[in-house]
Amino acid sequence: MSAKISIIGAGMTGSTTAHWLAEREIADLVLVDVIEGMPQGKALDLLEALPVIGKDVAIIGSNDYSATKGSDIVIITAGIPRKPGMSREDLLTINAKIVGEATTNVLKYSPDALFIVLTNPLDTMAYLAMKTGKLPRERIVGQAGILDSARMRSFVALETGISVENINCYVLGGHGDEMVPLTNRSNIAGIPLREYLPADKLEAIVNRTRKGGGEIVGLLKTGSAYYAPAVAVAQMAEAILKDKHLIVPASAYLQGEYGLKDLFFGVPVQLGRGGMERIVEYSLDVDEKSALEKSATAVKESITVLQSLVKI
Ligand code: TXD
Repeated sequence: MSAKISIIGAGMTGSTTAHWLAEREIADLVLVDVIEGMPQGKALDLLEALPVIGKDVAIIGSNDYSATKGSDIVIITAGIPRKPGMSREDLLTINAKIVGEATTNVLKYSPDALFIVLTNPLDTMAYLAMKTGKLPRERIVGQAGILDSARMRSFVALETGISVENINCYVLGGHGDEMVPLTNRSNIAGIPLREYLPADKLEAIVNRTRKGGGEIVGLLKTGSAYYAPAVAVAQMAEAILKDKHLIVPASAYLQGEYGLKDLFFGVPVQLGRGGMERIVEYSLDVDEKSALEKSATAVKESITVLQSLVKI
């Protein structure tokens, strides 16, 4: 296969991303982790599944970044996940060191790779990777919006009994409890959600969406979500490799869009072979604007904490 994707961190999200990607048969895959034998074992297990589904993909695991040489896309999931009671910001100190090192190591072997960051706190880790790697903003995005929007879509489907395929939801803002589900742009087969659902039901869906990550953490107790985050990043990687010009919500570096600058923030972005090709700007009402500002304040605070820890 001509394309190559490396996944840094072969834990739950990283290995599940490899699974979804292998099924799509769009690139050879490399899993990298610090735990000896673990990425090799998971890669071999996944490779041995491929004859059954008839997919030809090379998959290797390694503890050494040299295996990632010449990657088109690098997906960063290395770090620790949230434990119950832990906020995404609690993760910052530990994960900043891991993501910073991973970025530097990746660039030694793949100086032109596009980056998709997943490690939390997501928007701050994407910021760190961009600054550490001195990357132009086109080359780096964070995954959060597809996941948060998919959660909202699932909850609307559960409430209405209508196919998820008919349900379009858009969640913007930072990947935290202040994220902004856009209820007046979300719709069911073109019918605005606000018209379809009574206000109390819609509010319950918005609240559940905002706390969607925490709900899973509370149930799993030993880690955070991975099936849905992983398929979301697989969709982003596919859009890039196939040059689809697909517009999805994702975390991108803003330079004045939505009145914000110098932060990563969830906005609609267009993905293609050039990476983050375009940021789409919605016209927002007063409530949406103030909700986004609140969310941006939370992300900026996290970046300030980062800047006090790391020189970037
Ligand atoms: O939507 C999103 N953005 C997210 C983000 C959805 C799900 C998970 N999200 C975050 O991704 C989560 O909060 C964590 O910060 C990361 C990874 O979550 P995951 O659930 O995959 O955690 P695991 O299973 O613990 O896997 C992390 C792996 C583990 O195997 C470690 O050994 C490895 O990361 N790790 C490293 N790999 C390479 N290099 C270094 N330095 C390293 N340190 C740890």
